[in-house]
Amino acid sequence: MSDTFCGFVALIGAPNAGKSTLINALVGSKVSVVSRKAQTTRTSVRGIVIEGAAQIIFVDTPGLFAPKRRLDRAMAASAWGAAADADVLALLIDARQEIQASASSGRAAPAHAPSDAPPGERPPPASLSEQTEEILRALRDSKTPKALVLNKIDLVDRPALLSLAAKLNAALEFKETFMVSAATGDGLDKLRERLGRMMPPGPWLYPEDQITDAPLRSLAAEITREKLFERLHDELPYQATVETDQWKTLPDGSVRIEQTIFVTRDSHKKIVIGEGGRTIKAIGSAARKEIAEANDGPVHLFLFVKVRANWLDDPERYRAMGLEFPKS
Ligand SMILES: Nc1nc2c(ncn2[C@@H]2O[C@H](COP(=O)(O)OP(=O)(O)OP(=O)(O)O)[C@@H](O)[C@H]2O)c(=O)[nH]1
Ligand SMILES: [Mg+2]
Repeated sequence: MSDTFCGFVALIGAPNAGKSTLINALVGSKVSVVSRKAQTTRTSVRGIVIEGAAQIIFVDTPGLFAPKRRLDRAMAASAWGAAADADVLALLIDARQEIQASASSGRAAPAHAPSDAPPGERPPPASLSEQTEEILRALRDSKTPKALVLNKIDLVDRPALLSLAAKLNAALEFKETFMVSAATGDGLDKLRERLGRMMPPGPWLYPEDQITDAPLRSLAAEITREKLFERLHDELPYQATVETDQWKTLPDGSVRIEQTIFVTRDSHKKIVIGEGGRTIKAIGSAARKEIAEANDGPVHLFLFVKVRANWLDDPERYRAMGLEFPKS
């Protein structure tokens, strides 16, 4: 009998539910990038946590939504792939958004099951958003144990939260329900502890001090992309990708990093650079600070912007992101 435990917990959910914020909070360090905008995470990122005798490998995934473009399809495939390999599926719900969506959906929930309902039959789940209903439908046939994680509880009141938890549990079987705030840390100790107990026996897959499987150069590219997301208007970030081209340790111990920001249009290049180079300078300076922190030492960051009208159809760009290239 093994005296250690190890397994995978896939964090899945709609865009913007707070999956990346949660994985960072659970790990206690930034392994995945976060933004106010939906569809920030593009590939599955591992964050590794030790909880007693268990090593929990959390997998942050791209938000689940109906894929339209090729990049969307690659992101969705990455999320569902991570879900298929997991020992536990943790479904993350943005509690505030879900409560608001149900309040405005107009489909009033019956307070109790109708009295003529057959005994033991669950009342139909009422007033969940269409997006959540769709994710629940997709999860219905999966045999993997599921945990429900209601996030952003710092933004909602207790009665609405409890009613949401009841509705979701009526719609799908969850082994556990957690109410957390990835932003404040509320509920995270319990979440870690209970998920640790759900891990199967087995040796740890990573050294004790390792917190992610992503090499620093990909994390560095992601950090720069996050700064792009923060500064630029809505459509542009989806049309941009960042790659680390060079990572060179200099004799004084500092690192010289060169990165390319690929955009699809000349007008986008102008926006990224900004008047007199102001925007790219701000992006570079914010990214440099954070990359230096991740690297635990000084870095010199050089950013280049290239127009590649077709990067969204270029297999090489997907490979660089760690995504499979969908054939169509
Ligand atoms: N108030 C509050 N905000 C939160 C919480 N968790 C996440 N957020 C915010 O929600 C937004 C989205 O967070 P992300 O972690 O990027 O969400 P995600 O699910 O990874 O999104 P995608 O990668 O686009 O699928 C950010 O602005 C976060 O700061 C929380 O517990 N409370
Ligand atoms: Mg994310």
